[in-house]
Amino acid sequence: MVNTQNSLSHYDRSKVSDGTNFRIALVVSEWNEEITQALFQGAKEKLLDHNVLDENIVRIDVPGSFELIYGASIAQLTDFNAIIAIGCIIKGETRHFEFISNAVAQGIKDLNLNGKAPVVFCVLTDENIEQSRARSGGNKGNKGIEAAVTALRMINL
Ligand code: DLZ
Repeated sequence: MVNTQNSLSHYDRSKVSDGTNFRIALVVSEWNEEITQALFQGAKEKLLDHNVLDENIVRIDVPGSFELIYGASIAQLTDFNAIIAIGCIIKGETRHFEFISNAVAQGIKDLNLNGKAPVVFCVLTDENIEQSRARSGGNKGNKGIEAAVTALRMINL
């Protein structure tokens, strides 16, 4: 069941900064590309909607979700105001899912503790592709949109 109270899909626009002067990196994993592309589109459209300039939205592609940590760490070294890490990890037959999901969550947490720009966690960790589709533009919204709102809110903390 969706908890609409915790969903950022319905948010208070007045709490979100104007993005005119912001530069934001979107680090995008190529694994499960159908999903990560939809998350990227959702995030980018929401950033544009809050006046972030197209040229200030920079996409950095990485091979898989595990590489989001390094990609985001490189982005933190430059002049980005926020970074959004976009990935989709789907459970398979082995324990790969747990190792990658935990590593990515821990790695991004560490970047938030040590780096100069916030890194937003936009990584789906799903049982199957249907769950991922539902959360990347389907009946459970688009987590890319929510990540964009989170990034804009974190910049001015
Ligand atoms: C290897 C792997 C597997 C099995 N599954 C996924 C996945 O569901 N989602 C994802 O983003 N990446 C997956 N990967 C790739 C790893 O994230 C990583 O790219 C490789 O282990 C190389 O470091």
